[in-house]
Amino acid sequence: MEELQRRIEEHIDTLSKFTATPGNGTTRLTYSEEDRLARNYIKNKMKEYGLQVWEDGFGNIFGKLEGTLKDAPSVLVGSHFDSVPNGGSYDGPAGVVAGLEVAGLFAKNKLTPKYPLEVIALIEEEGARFGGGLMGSRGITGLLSDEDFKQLKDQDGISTEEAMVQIGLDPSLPKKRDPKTIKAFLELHIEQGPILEEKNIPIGVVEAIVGLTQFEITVEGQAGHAGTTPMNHRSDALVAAANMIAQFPSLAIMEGEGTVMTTGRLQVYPNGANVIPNKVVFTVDLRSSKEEHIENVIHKMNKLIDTYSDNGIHISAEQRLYMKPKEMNREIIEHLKQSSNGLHIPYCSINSGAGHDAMVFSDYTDVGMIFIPSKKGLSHCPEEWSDSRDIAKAVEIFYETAKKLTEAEEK
Ligand code: HGY
Ligand code: MN
Ligand code: MN
Repeated sequence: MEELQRRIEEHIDTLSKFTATPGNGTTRLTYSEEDRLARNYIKNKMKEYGLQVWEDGFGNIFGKLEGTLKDAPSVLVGSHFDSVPNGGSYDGPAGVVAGLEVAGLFAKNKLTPKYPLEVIALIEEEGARFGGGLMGSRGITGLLSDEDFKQLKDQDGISTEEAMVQIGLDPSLPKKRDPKTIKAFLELHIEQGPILEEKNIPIGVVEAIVGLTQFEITVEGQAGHAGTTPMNHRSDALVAAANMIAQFPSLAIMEGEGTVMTTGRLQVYPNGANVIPNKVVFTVDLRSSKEEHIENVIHKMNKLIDTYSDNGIHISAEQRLYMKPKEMNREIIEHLKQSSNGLHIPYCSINSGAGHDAMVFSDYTDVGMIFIPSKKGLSHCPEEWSDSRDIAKAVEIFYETAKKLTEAEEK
């Protein structure tokens, strides 16, 4: 276990160095120089573990251990390797590292699987550069079409394809993947909440993932001089936006059942201290365990928006992402629980308030997910930390489960 833990810490420490904000968390945006460095590290490790390595037309990375069955579907193990701005070192990479080390154990024990094992490192799960999120998995499953993918631009107007080419990726490579080529998808992720730490349990077997939707809302008014424009002559986009945003939390609270609503990003134009803002663009992230709650709050949000669309204020809302709540595969849940029991590793069942690539794959193949504790429940911040011993426990659980799912025999 110690050697496995050491390798895990080496992977996490190395990947955490590929950040645009050293000393202030991990900022690794998709197709950035930091992405390029991280992907080279991941690909080199995959090769070191004897995997066949390739990238698809989105830049998702795959490392395959061929099986004895010809043209058989693969068991995928992995997660994403992009980050939020100033995020942590574990959100995403913990799952990629776990996939790597499961493959490492297959190699170490000279296991020959019947069904192939594939380690996967996914791009743009956070949506921090191109918006929406879950982009790598939505691309593989065809939820994000090639046309829509090509339309995406970052805040500097750079398109996905231009950004790919800038780091040497080839957008013309195959994108959508035939579901018949995937037997299962396993993802380790940090909990990003306080439950496992409070319970002092190292493993959470995920039962379900909340539904989520993201909007980008644009409020347009009239720019003007801050000093000479009387208060009753203004169409101030920022005042309208601020009044709306201040009311959103009560929509979620009144809906209840764990419904949450967040505005995480806001841009003001032209952003001058003595200029009345003529445009504000902000995001709304809305989640709940039941779809009806999400729909209810969307309806109330739209009604609220309508009440501010007057006196020269024009508001438009673009829905960037919509994912229904998802259940994990019951059979895989049982496999994960049996593997944990067999290894005498304590576990509990848990639901996810965070979105994950597993929720995209769940309509496409059999999916299983486990969580490990997050220190103080913190995530999406530089303080994010998880114990490499817990990652090692998750690797052992996934190794036992992957052996069953790939029908691998020890030589
Ligand atoms: O936002 C989420 O739930 C995930 O971290 N992308
Ligand atoms: Mn994540
Ligand atoms: Mn995240």
